[in-house]
Amino acid sequence: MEKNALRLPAGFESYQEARQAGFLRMKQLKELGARVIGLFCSYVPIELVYAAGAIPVGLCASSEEPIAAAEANLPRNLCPLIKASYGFALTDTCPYFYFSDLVVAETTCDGKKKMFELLGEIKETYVMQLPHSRDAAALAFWKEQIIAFQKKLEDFYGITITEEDIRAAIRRKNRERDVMLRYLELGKLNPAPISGYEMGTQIDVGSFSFDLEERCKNVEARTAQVLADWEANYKGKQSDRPRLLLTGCPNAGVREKIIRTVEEMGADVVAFDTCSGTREKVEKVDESNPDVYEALARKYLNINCSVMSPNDSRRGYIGEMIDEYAIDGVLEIILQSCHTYDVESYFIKRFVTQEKGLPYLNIETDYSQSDKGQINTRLAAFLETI
Ligand code: BJ8
Repeated sequence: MEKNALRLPAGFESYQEARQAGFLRMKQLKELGARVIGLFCSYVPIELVYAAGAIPVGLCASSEEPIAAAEANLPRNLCPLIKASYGFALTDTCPYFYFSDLVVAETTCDGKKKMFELLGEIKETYVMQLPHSRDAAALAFWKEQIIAFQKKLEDFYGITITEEDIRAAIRRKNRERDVMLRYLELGKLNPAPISGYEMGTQIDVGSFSFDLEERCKNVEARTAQVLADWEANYKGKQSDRPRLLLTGCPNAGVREKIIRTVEEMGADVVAFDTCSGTREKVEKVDESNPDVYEALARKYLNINCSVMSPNDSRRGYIGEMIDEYAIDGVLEIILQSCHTYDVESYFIKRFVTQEKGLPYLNIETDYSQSDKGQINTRLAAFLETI
């Protein structure tokens, strides 16, 4: 079926333009005295950053550009996301890193946590010690880490963060999770009302707006627009395009090479079990928990990243998504040298093929274009099996 073309918020003609506008906006905000915290990655309880009156900016990088420079200090055989993130800092070419007052990170995978030691020589980097299991001891430990992070923010900025500040931030962030989920769940519709390529790009563009409420309103408007278009033009016309679920590592750096390509070949990427997809948004912080730190600790410890061991809940979640989005095949992206996702893919493949009876393809790649031809061949062969 005919698909919607890539549409960006009014005033932006391209992703690059939106990115540039984000840099300028950040510069203006800094000139007005804004507090800015750079983050690696989904486990940092972002509510505390908002409660400190600061703007959070994600620093996980998706460009090949600074990787050569990073390889002067890091091994070549390392995840491209880690090399790119460090490379931007080393070459001072990421405005978000430049404008960050402090970098906050957590011990997720080995490559990232060791890279943070090098990063700390460029800018102050506060590392939260993330436990890699979800038992009672891990929960208690993570709760202490969250309390220590609050103390760090208070000391760093010379402020006091009250419980009411945190509860207000939890409500705002939960609302954003709801808004983003409603947008991502458009993928449940058949025919798919929007390309997966656009869906992912739109979420990235949204992150260039630093006003949480403004971001929510933009996404709500886009959701309503897509839904109205679907109701008017597509409802009732079932599509025979294969519906894919995308899982694995962050995909912003390979979106063109994989998502756009597979959609141009005739499939629809309708579901995202990824960090910028639904993974972090399905579970909200429990606003009714009288212990605000425990509520934060529980929510964040349940994120289904492969750094958790065991991580059985990821399979359960993928299974639910397969049913709810009426998935025909699963595509897993492994960034080169990402051992945790790579090893865990054994269980994902077995679950998808044996328990759900669906085709599964695993693509290991980096941010370069050198494997584009080979990926095209594998994607085409994969679609033949559906
Ligand atoms: S919460 S998925 S954003 S760690 S791909 S750097 S795991 S070697 S990016 Fe990730 Fe946070 Fe998990 Fe999400 Fe390491 Fe793997 Fe690279 Fe990764």
